[in-house]
Amino acid sequence: MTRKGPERDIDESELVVTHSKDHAAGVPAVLVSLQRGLEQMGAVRTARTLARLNQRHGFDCPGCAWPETPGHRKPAEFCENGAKAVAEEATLRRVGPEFFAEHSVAELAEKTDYWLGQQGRLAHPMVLREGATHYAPIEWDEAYRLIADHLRALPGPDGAVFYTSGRTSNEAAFLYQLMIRSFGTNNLPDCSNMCHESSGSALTESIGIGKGSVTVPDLEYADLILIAGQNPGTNHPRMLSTLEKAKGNGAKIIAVNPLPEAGLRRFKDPQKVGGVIGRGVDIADEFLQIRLGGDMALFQGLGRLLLEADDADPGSVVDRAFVEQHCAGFAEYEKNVRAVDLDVVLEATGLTMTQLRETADAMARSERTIACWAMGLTQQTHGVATIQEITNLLLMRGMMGKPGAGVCPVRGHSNVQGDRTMGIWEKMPDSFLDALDREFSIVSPRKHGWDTVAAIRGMRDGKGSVFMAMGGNFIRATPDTEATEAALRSCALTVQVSTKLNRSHVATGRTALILPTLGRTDKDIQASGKQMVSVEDSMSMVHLSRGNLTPVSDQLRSEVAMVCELAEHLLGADHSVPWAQFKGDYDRIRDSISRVVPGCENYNERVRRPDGFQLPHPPRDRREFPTSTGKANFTASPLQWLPTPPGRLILQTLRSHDQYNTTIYGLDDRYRGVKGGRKVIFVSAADLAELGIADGAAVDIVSEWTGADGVLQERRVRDFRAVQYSTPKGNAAAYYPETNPLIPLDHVAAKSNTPVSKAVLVRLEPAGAH
Ligand SMILES: Nc1nc2c(c(=O)[nH]1)N[C@H]1C(S)=C(S)[C@@H](COP(=O)(O)OP(=O)(O)OC[C@H]3O[C@@H](n4cnc5c(=O)[nH]c(N)nc54)[C@H](O)[C@@H]3O)O[C@H]1N2
Ligand SMILES: Nc1nc2c(c(=O)[nH]1)N[C@H]1C(S)=C(S)[C@@H](COP(=O)(O)OP(=O)(O)OC[C@H]3O[C@@H](n4cnc5c(=O)[nH]c(N)nc54)[C@H](O)[C@@H]3O)O[C@H]1N2
Ligand SMILES: [Mo]
Repeated sequence: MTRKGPERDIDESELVVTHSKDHAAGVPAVLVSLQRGLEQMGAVRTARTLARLNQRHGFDCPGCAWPETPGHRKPAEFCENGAKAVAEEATLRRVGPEFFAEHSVAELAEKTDYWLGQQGRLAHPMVLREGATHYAPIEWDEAYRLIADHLRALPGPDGAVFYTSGRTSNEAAFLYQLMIRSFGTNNLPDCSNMCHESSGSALTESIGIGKGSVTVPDLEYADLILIAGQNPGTNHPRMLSTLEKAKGNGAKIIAVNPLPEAGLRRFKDPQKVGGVIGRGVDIADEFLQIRLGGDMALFQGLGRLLLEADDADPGSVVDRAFVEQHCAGFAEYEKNVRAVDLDVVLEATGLTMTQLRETADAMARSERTIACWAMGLTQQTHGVATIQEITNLLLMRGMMGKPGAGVCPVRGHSNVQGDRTMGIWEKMPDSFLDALDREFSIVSPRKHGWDTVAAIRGMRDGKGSVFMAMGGNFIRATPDTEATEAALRSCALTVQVSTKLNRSHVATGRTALILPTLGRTDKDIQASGKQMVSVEDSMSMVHLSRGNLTPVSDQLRSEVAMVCELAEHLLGADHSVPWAQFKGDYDRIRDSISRVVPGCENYNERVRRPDGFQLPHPPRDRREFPTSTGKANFTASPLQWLPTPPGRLILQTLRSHDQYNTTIYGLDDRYRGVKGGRKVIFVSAADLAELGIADGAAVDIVSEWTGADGVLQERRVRDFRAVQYSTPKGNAAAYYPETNPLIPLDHVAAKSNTPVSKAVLVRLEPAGAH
């Protein structure tokens, strides 16, 4: 049975589908960013805010993790979607006690995600007491006592779950994990578990560090850039300027994607006169319209073709010196990919032999290759192996640890990489925990904790009953919405530290707290004066961020202050960590970070340099590979891909141009031609014809999953509109989070345990028939 979901009440009567755009940015992008700012915060605050976005003395964009251009910064170092992210946070609309007195939780639970987010900034701590119908205001101290009492009442520290979303600053993240480990658990799931965990798992095994090995100047210097499973025009728009520059320097760009995304086709830089009036720059020279989950086959097929090219002219393709000196496992790799059946590769990818050969030729000729990827590769059952295959190709060609070459997993949340560096991980290495223990005279637990999927299972099974989230929207971001909601509702207490209202505030434990926090754009004043925080971008650059806006309410606390105050209530005023000092002066936190976190020595001084500093990366810096073998490891994995069973489709769930994860900015996916609604499913013309579904027809989407017990499970979302779209036959696409109820909790990637959001087996049924 499928419960009546919140998506039922979106008014989609205005939904219009037109043709999709063949270019990104341009004049509409400038207009939309200004318009959203003016609506949310008025002219003066818009001008003040956008002028400081991503500037050296300003704040880091709360949008994506793409780096700022080092050295000279443009007067407007942001994009349309960054401006939307800022407008969303800097809004003057407020959600205070009056709002919660007026709306019951049951009533709020019926609202859409879009409506909830549009109500404004949370302005007062609120409590939902057991059995109550409405949230009521609560004083901060009482809220802390309530949390501490619940935590102390648990049978053990592992009964608590502490989630983190990737906006949290380094300082807050460092203290949060310190409080949690002082309390005694490693149950630290984070959004990264659902995001780039597959990249981390793959790269750690292959090259010894889970982070990307290139910088912006490398991209500008590369002669070949592969962009697989990523939609930069929407999700990392500032990357397009870098790609444009790379092209200007002669780089060839190959996009690998099931969808012809606008940003991959053409880009009109809104900050250049040419971009405003001209036809823009073609970004991708080649577009490989691959079938969902076909990338592993593509990379193995390319491996075989590259080896064969080397056979024809030994030493011309394989960088023997690099492989011999720096790598392990090449012989097994070679054996594995030489045996790959190219007919299977063509079937798995949906590509032609010519496309395959041309791509192999481009890779064989290139002297400086970079591979970029995002969720299209990570959120697949075989995501880890797929990323290792692309790494294999780079290693074979010696494309690591030299200018203009390397791996580039493009991160999502603006500080998701920094949070990991600071210890937000359920399985931090012992070396980090040892340093933490030495610095603070604590004994942190060594047993690994729960990741996101394990945490949901733990709560579902009654083993976890206090849930706290440092940001994010756990209920909507996670798969299997119904199962996750039930898991959270079974908790004794759920606590959300948030800036904006979302669904995680209305599907709660028996008691629930909302703790409103300062955001990136807000001024943060503590005992020693105005504070700054630091963040790390997708390319390991660490730098400061300073908010300058007056907070919408004097009840907001910074995440740092909140953690310190909660820690004092939980761990006692005589605890060995100087919580009060940390709260009063964030420089003191950075002093401790210097001593605990590898690569952060002298943090206070280096983070104050004009562009901050770059964290060490042994493969990039010295061609050193801190892996199990001490070398870069080639991998040899059996080929996996996704055939579509008859009458079914493989569904990917992705972002529209008008949302930030679960935050819906608006209902216009301008680039894909969808306006006024979100409940659409993109299907190829061939599939629509074969399934007998008319373009525009209303359908239910039903996912099919056979559990470990062999029983077929079905999950359903209702009343979507089928939209004919350019996607490979057998594949479909629809927006997240409306389709999260379809994703089974157990449908996870091997090794990384990441929910498989990009490959869900579904069938379509006429709406209303069931
Ligand atoms: N404006 C805005 N910016 C954002 C976000 C946002 O929601 N809004 N979210 C942030 C976050 S947390 C993240 S992680 C990033 C996400 O950035 P992306 O990874 O770009 O996000 P998705 O929308 O999930 O898009 C996935 C892309 O991969 C393609 N794809 C799907 N499956 C496959 C496959 O099997 N193979 C290949 N080759 N391609 C595939 C899809 O067609 C799509 O183009 O963006 C960050 N930036
Ligand atoms: N089906 C499907 N599911 C997915 C994905 C997908 O592609 N498909 N993508 C996955 C990915 S890549 C990710 S990263 C996750 C995202 O998962 P999350 O990070 O949990 O989700 P967000 O929507 O980014 O969180 C938004 C909320 O964060 C709060 N917030 C914003 N700024 C701040 C701040 O500065 N401090 C605090 N404390 N709170 C703040 C606001 O209250 C806002 O409502 O979703 C995952 N889920
Ligand atoms: Mo993400």
